[in-house]
Amino acid sequence: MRIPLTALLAAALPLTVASSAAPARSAPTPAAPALDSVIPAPVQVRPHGPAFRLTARTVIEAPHSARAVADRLAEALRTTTGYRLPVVGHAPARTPAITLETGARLGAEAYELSAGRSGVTIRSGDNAGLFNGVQTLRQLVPLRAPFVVAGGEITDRPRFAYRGAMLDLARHFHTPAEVKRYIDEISQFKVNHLHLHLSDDQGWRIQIDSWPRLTTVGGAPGTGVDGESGGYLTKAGYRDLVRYAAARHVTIVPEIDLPGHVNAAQVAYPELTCDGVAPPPRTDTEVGYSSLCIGKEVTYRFVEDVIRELAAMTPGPLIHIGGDEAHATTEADYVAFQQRVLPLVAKYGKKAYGWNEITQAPASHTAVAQNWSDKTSNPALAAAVAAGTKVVMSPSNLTYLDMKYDPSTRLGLTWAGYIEVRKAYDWDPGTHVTGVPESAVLGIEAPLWSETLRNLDDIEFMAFPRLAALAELGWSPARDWESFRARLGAYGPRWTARGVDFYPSPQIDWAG
Ligand code: TNX
Repeated sequence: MRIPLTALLAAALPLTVASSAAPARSAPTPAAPALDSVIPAPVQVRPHGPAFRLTARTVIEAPHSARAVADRLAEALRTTTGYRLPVVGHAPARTPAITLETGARLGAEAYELSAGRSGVTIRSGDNAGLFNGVQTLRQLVPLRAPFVVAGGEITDRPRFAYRGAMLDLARHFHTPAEVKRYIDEISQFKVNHLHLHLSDDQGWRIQIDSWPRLTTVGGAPGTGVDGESGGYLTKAGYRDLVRYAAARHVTIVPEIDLPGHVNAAQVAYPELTCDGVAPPPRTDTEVGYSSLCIGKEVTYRFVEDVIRELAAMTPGPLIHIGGDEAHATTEADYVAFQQRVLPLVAKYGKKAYGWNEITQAPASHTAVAQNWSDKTSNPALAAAVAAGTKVVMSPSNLTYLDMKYDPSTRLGLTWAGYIEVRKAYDWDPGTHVTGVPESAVLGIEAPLWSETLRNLDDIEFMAFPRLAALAELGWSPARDWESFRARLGAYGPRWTARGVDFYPSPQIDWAG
């Protein structure tokens, strides 16, 4: 862990200066961030009254049930301020405190935050709401002393229940440590789902006991794009990730891509092809050439075993079964396959989630479709929605974090176009596709495919700052580019302080 030097100095020196008066010899004291500088923008902000000065004497007060959220806050504040604030059940009288309160009659994930001279209080009806309030507070604490939080109140709640990001572990494996760092970052913008793309033509990245060669062969070294990387999550490693994410109020959504994108599985188990002959392993970036054998019974034993084991290690409600780009499967076979497989997810107590192609099958009417199409008119999707399908919006031309920002971007692809920050921000998930009203939209997800990405720096460079823009579309009721642009510019030093390698978009005036 790195503690900024300024924070260590601030912790060591007693602060007696007034918050507005900067000592003559040092750099000017930065003002407390305004209550309305937060990303994603809160629903309502009322600045008023005196500010709160956070010092080494501040305590964090929380009921036992919110201890984990309080510990996360203490850890975050230790990193920024250098103070080791104690977490207590009850703060002694006249002790400055950050108080977490449960039992408020607010909706899921909602919170209220108030800051004044004697402290900061965050109220919520659930721990997810407290966690969200804590993420807001983190952005209100300056990066440098004095650690003054502006006075006033914030009332906040999410526009959409599903706010997601996706990592592709199949094209290049990303280690659990890297995935955890990504969770740390996305959860600060109140993103509450992380979809993991765990299988594709190149590799298979999740241990399945009943089909062990999926990972001993499909997750072997060299199974990444260009013959690089490789690796897989053991069940213990996956469960550890699920726990880590849950502690940050992020639900893991695992994806096994079917019936296409299965070359790695067929290399490991040749009986999954129609002719029983193993195909060669593939480390190129072609798509759409592999298919499970729709007419063979072993196909369904395989799929059911995988879904059963995946469901058993996944506490979240959704299992993603892929369904995209099945160009090597006939349309009739595709529908026949989905009619058998979609109900298998429900058999193991989960809700089926798939790329929007699944809407070709009537059984998708109880499922969630992830709309990656760049079209604003999609009659098949609209018809499915009319029959009950819920939608997560991931239009490739607006939300794909693997698209280059502009022609000079070193990483990424271009097939869905360039996506600069403003383009990622300037659209409305609730009205984007004709016939998909806001009531049918569960939320929004930003996928990041890894054909060109190797390490965490690559992930960060493509994800940030666009993920912040997409998080705001998922959370905030209104959209205002000029406001977002200013808040994003002010946020830059926070990424820098954490060593996050974000893209310094020329559309933004970056602070410091
Ligand atoms: C399309 S989008 C894919 C992926 C690729 C991605 C690259 C989708 C559902 N499938 O297989 O990785 O393009 O941008």
